[in-house]
This record gives sequence, structure tokens and C-alpha cells, in this order.
Amino acid sequence: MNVGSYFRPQTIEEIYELLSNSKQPTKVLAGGTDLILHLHKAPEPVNIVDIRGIDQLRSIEEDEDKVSFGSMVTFNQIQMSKIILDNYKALAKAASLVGSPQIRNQGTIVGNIANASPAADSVPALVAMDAEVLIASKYGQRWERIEDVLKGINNISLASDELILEVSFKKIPGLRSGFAKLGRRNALAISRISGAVGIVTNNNFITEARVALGAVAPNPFRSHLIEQALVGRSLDEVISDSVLEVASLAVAEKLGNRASAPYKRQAIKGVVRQALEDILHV
Ligand SMILES: Cc1cc2nc3c(=O)[nH]c(=O)nc-3n(C[C@@H](O)[C@@H](O)[C@H](O)COP(=O)(O)OP(=O)(O)OC[C@H]3O[C@@H](n4cnc5c(N)ncnc54)[C@H](O)[C@@H]3O)c2cc1C
Repeated sequence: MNVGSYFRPQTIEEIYELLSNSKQPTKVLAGGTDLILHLHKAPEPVNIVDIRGIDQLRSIEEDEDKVSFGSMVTFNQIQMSKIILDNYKALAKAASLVGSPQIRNQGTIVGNIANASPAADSVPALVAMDAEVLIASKYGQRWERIEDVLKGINNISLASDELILEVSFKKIPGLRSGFAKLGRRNALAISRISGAVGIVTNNNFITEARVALGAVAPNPFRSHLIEQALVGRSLDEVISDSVLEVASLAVAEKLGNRASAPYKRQAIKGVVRQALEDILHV
């Protein structure tokens, strides 16, 4: 492994100092499930700032309007959290389907975002909610939508002295949600395609829809095309050929004539159907 110096700060201010003073490539270490693999391939030594000692980054909180959690919150915490289960089941389900129990115990949602894989399972669920990250350095803080900071495969717009402190999304009264993914026949396989769907209804008719897809484009994205196909439908006919055809069209639009397009155009129908079934069968 190509590791330079190793630091284990005890406060957030210490993290800021370590990141801003470093003259060498430096990476934040959270659960390490992606970073350790990266260090094996790193061409030059990478300094490590291990943030696991900072307990204030491990909490999940809610107030009247929003749900927030810190950057050391793991998949396991999210899948078990009453706050998440009460407000947004799609995120809990996405976390529960990641890797293996060991990966879910160690891996964090923020690491999943920062690694910026097209197939990151928690990210479609967060993008569907327009979730934001709090980006911080010794010079200040700013909130940005996750969909806006992801800039391509393994590319996130963070300066070398910045880290993510928190994730937050607004509560949507009456939201019901589901998540589905298709992977290889192996519990440790990452998604070949995934989708998160959230709906709000009034008198059995959908008044608001939020849909985001993963492993279709360089980063998960919100599909307004599928959302428009859902709004106005009654729940009795929501799982219909016409909605699933629109999902297929949304994927075709993104993938063009890529080799995976014929498979994914069909697979997305199963993913959207399963996510909607999650919602209807609760
Ligand atoms: C066997 C295996 C199976 C897996 N299966 C799945 C799966 O099914 N679905 C899936 O989505 N993923 C899967 N993953 C990947 C998943 O574990 C990671 O994406 C994980 O979420 C990364 O979080 P971490 O805490 O381990 O981050 P780390 O590995 O510690 O960090 C990952 C990257 O994020 C950066 N980073 C971490 N925290 C911050 C922060 N606060 N601010 C700024 N940058 C930060 C690090 O510097 C690094 O670049 C799997 C991984 C393995 C090894």
C-alpha cells in the first residue's frame, strides 16, 4: 500500500489544519472500504487523515423540516435508523442491499458519495430527494446538492483542503418510497442498474414523484421523464406498460448506442416495477 503519513485528528478543526497544510496528496479515511483499494494502486504516497475518532460525525438527527446525518454514519446505522425508516424507506433499503454485513458496518454513506461511482447504491436514493452535502474547510462552509457536486466517474468537486461534514434532505410529508437494484448473482456485486422512487398521493392519485437512477450515466441522476409519467396516475394503474416504457426511454436517452444499452433498457423496467411494488405493498 502506498501510504505516506498517517494522522488521526480528534477535532474537526484539526482535520481542517491537516488538509490545508499538506504538501502531498492527502485523503480522508472514513470506513476505508474504497480507499484501501485505491491506496494499493496509488502511484505516489498518499497521506491519510483518519476521521474515525470524531464521534460528533456519527449521529442521525431530524427536526421539523429536515433529516441530517454526519459523515461517519455507516450503511448499517442508516438501515436500522427509525428516523430514516419513518421518513424515507428507499434510503434504508438501498443501504441494506450494499455488499456484505462487514461492508455495511464499516462503509459510510458519505464515502459512497465521495467515491462517485456510477453504481453507488445510496446515491440515487439521496439524489431523488435533492439531498445536499455540507462541504467545509478552514476557510468556510457551503451546502451543495449531491447531483451538482458529482462531476463524472470517481470525480467529485471537492478542493484538496475540503471535506464533507454532513448530509441533509428536506422532509416531504406523506412521501412513500422504494428502491431496487439488479446486480450479478453475488452478494458482493455492485449494481448493474438501480432506481429510487418516491411518491406523494392525494385521494389515490400521485401528486408528486421523485425518481433517480443509478449505473445508467457517469453519476446517478433524477429522471424528470419518469417523474412526469407518474404524476397524475392513480395507484391502481401505476405499474403499467406505459410507465415502464417511459423508464426504458429515459435509459435509452442516456446510454445512446453503448454496449450495455439493450440490456439496461429492459432491466430498468424490472427495477422501476420493483421500486413501485415496495411502495404499494407496505
Ligand atoms: C466487497 C465490497 C462490496 C461493496 N459493495 C457495494 C455495494 O453493493 N454497493 C455500493 O454502493 N457500494 C459497495 N461497495 C463500496 C462501498 O463500500 C463504498 O463506496 C463505501 O460507501 C465508501 O465509504 P467508506 O466509508 O468506506 O469510504 P472510504 O473508503 O474511507 O473513502 C472513500 C472515498 O471517499 C473519500 N471520503 C470519505 N469520507 C469523506 C469525507 N467526509 N469528506 C470527503 N471525502 C471523503 C475518501 O477520501 C475516499 O476518496 C463495496 C465495497 C467492497 C469492498
